[in-house]
Amino acid sequence: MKTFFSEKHRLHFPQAELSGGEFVTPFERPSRAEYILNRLRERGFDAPVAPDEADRKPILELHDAGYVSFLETAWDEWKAAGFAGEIMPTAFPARRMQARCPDHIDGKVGYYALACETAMTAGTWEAALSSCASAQSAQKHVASGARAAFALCRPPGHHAAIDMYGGYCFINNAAVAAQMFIDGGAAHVAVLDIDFHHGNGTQDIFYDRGDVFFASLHGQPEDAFPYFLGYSDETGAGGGAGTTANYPMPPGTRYDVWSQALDDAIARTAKFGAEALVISLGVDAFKEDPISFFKLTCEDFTDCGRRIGTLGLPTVFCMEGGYAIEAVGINTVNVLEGFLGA
Ligand code: SP5
Ligand code: ZN
Repeated sequence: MKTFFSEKHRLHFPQAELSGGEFVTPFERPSRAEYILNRLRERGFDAPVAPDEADRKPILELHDAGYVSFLETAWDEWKAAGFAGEIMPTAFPARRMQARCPDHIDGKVGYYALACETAMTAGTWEAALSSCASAQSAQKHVASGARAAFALCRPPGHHAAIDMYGGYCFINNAAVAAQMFIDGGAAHVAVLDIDFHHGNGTQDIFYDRGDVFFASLHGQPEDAFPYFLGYSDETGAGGGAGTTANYPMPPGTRYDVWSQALDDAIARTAKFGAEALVISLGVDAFKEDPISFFKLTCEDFTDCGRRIGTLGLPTVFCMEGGYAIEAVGINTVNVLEGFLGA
């Protein structure tokens, strides 16, 4: 399986994440990619390939144009406003307030953010675009006949909604890959999100569309970020009624329960008639993840990959979360190896 990866991910490395009222070194940090690359090499995978330049067209098919231009110019506007630090929101269009985008960058940031933990810096936009480029090149590789490809995306993407960033995500890489399959002629595509966190962005993007099935296995919103989406009664709307499936699970969930949800999502993907599959590949369901509460083991990730492989679909894996740094490489590659062994 080929890996697509851009060194430009390094351009996104904020100094600070707001966590528990403190500024900490961000959990989502450049070294995550190093551990994955090292493990791929150790296990005999081909060296990663740099992606082609990002194509903005499918990005703009899914994300709001104002949002994309906000991401692109936010840093310059922030500097021009005289702010010395990294970009962080401080005010939001909360209940019964106006959802109109202000002119001042401080207001714009609150308008387009869904959370405060994710800082932006000078290189964030370029890194986010290069991350999406990896997803795009992986999709093109699979669309031209490869069984599967791995996009080592950093920053991740599944929290990025039509017009919101947060949860370490800016452009929804997995959604863009899915859209490219549709644009290439597929009638039905599935996105299966196994990251510990609900894929609120992907759900938002495809909620009213019947051509993309979205399934997410995640920590229940009562207890886990992003808190405000991901309940089991969110099943799609309009033309997308019935094409969203949420599997929220409680603290302490182990693989026996988690894998039942996975099997159900896999069965529904097959029943949907998906012609291509995009996996939002987060490995933060791992038992030692510092910000999550599921209890998957390293071996469970291999078995998870094996089950995904039984679908026999052309598959693009897009890297999402996973913060138990040393284990991120092992668990990610375990999924890929399990898939290939199936
Ligand atoms: C892509 C992805 O995995 N994004 C996750 C974003 C999570 N951001 C907020 C995390 C808050 C966790 N607080 C719990 C700390 C327990 N020590
Ligand atoms: Zn996550």
